[in-house]
Amino acid sequence: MSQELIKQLQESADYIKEEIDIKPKVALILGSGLGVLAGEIEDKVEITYDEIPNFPVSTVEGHAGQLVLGTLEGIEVVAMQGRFHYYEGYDMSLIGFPVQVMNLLGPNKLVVTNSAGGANRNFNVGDLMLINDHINFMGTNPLVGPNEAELGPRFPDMSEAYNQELIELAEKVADEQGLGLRKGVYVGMTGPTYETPAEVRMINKLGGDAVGMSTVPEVIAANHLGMKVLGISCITNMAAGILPEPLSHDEVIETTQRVKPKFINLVRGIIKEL
Ligand code: R1P
Repeated sequence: MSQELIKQLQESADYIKEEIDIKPKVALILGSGLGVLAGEIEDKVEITYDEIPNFPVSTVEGHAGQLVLGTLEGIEVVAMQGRFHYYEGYDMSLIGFPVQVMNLLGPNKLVVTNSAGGANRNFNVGDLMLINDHINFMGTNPLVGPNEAELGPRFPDMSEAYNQELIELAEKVADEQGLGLRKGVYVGMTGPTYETPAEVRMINKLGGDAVGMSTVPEVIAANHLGMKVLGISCITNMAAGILPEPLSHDEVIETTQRVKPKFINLVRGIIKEL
């Protein structure tokens, strides 16, 4: 079973390698409405997910569904413009699969981004938050199943799931840009329903600052591979019960449009230093 996984990963990576003549140093995952960053990549090759053997396809609005490979600030990168979510119906292990494929292309650093609800009452819509830790509330884990030792250990350490050096680097870049950043804990839920006000109160009590339906499985897969991870959440709305408003994906996408310039500048500034 696990040898089958290695074979599939290799097939996917080999297909991508045939299409490119770069060796990416950094992998990026672009969250809902944040795919615009892929437009900044130069000399790019775009490969739609349905072309890549064994790859899932993304079904969510605001997620284009392609890998974009090229250079950003002179650094060779591979970006997922569109990600996979557990609520789309994929097996959890499949959510980690693209991270494992990207790692085979070369990168040992992953910049993962998402749109998230602010559960911390001090946050404002439009804030950017560096993720310093997460809580896995998805009830499962992408590494459930036989472990493939070629990829990583059976029991991966998660004591620094989000790399401290990368957090400090991001803070330095934000400082230079005069950009105020939040820092906090991302809570991953399965979705697709947004959280209830009672769930948001629980998240608050447990130490969560932002909540969403992605990121956690990708970060687990990346840590298993020994990759260094930087996580950035765009606070696109306040989580349920904090403001007297219903939540909608349209609002999420609208906020990302507004935050786009500072998000792009921050990520470009960070990539330049990697
Ligand atoms: C809900 O509006 C969607 O936005 C977030 C949630 O996880 C959910 O998919 O998207 P990303 O986490 O992919 O940015």
